[in-house]
Amino acid sequence: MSDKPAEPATSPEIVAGNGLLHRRLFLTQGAALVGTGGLALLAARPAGAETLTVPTWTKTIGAPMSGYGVPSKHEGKVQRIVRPGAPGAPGTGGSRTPLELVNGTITPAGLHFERHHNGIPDIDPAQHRLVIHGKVKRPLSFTVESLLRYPTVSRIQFLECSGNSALGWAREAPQQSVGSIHGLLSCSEWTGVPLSVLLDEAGVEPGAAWVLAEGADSAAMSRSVPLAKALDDAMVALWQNGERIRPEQGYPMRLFLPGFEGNMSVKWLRRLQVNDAPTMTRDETSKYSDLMPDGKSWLFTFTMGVKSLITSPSQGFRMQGPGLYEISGLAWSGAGKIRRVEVSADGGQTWGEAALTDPVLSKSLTRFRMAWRWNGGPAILKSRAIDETGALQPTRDELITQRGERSNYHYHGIQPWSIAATGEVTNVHA
Ligand SMILES: Nc1nc2c(c(=O)[nH]1)N[C@H]1C(S)=C(S)[C@@H](COP(=O)(O)O)O[C@H]1N2
Ligand SMILES: [Mo]
Repeated sequence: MSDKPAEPATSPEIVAGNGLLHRRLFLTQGAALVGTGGLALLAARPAGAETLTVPTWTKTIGAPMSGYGVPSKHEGKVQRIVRPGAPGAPGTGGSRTPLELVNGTITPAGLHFERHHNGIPDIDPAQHRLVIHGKVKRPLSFTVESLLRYPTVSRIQFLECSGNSALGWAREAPQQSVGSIHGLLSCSEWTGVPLSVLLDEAGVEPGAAWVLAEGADSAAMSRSVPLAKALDDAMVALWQNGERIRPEQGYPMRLFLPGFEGNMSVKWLRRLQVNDAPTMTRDETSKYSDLMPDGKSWLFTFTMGVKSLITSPSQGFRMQGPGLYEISGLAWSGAGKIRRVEVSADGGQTWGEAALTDPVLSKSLTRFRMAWRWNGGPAILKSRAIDETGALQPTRDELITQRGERSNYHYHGIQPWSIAATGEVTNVHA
């Protein structure tokens, strides 16, 4: 007879180095955790009947209803991370989603990241027009009211600025929160009119291959969109998470191009000009192009690369002693669905497969979860995603070998977090 205590039948097995456990823990809604004594999650303490007293809020009448709800007053620290751009131009710059303070995959509209080139215009929806012109048989002008009568589609999809994670290119790993480094990334349910429906009505002339999209903001931001994308899954979005799109996101309407760099999803959309060729606007030539080591630039790198991040634990967190932890994060790809996410706790020597939380949608954020028994020693956590095309998220070194170090955009390397024996979590290039 062995003198080892019998492992409970539900005990999860180790799948990779330094304490990574089988994803089954999350596939069975955590049921496997119950009754495995030593594995109990961190927080709970044994409860006696005296533990549950009747608090004052149970003994007084609650607050009445309200016309538009807001989060609990106890959650006031959950705010966008605001980064103004140029001095004297407060409308330029951006704000980021605090990715470490949210969960699931849908970003509350009030926390959706913002990137404005010259502030948010104060648009009167009754006066706003969208015009489709150029190489079309019937130039058309739409009011908001008229667009609201068209057939709509709804899709849950991410939006990511191509300047997101640009600090990944920096030689020193920045000691900033995950939202502060990677928070030019959000995900909403977008509802609107398929652009193909509107272009079809206008009647695209033979030979046309591009569409210029222009915004009604004082930056008049404009980008050229391949006609193929415009006819594929592009949408004129009017709604966001069930309500009319917010001013920050393009009220009363924006172009939404699933999986493409955020800059092309032109907000406050006022004009679509069908053309033979790209217009070579400022934002697609001097900006949003990738400078290669040989001094040439890549233009038109539209599709956002396959990417993932561990959001918990992440920089700034402090581990509460050895034991079982949930590692949780986000994965996404501009090319389609996430097929698989792998997590490492030993700096990338060994990898275990994470559980993906349903639904796994195309060009959307996918939440992954992994169980980890931290032994209290130093560890380096990493995640890497593989999308349905088979593309694998590169390491930082692989990305730099491919692209050099002169780029500002399209960083999608693996993000390592270092766990010290003290429990401190920091950012490292590893
Ligand atoms: N008209 C207009 N469209 C715009 C911008 C802008 O400044 N003006 N910013 C672009 C950039 S760079 C990005 S990343 C996304 C940001 O969208 P969001 O602010 O809704 O997150 O909108 C794009 N569309
Ligand atoms: Mo952007």
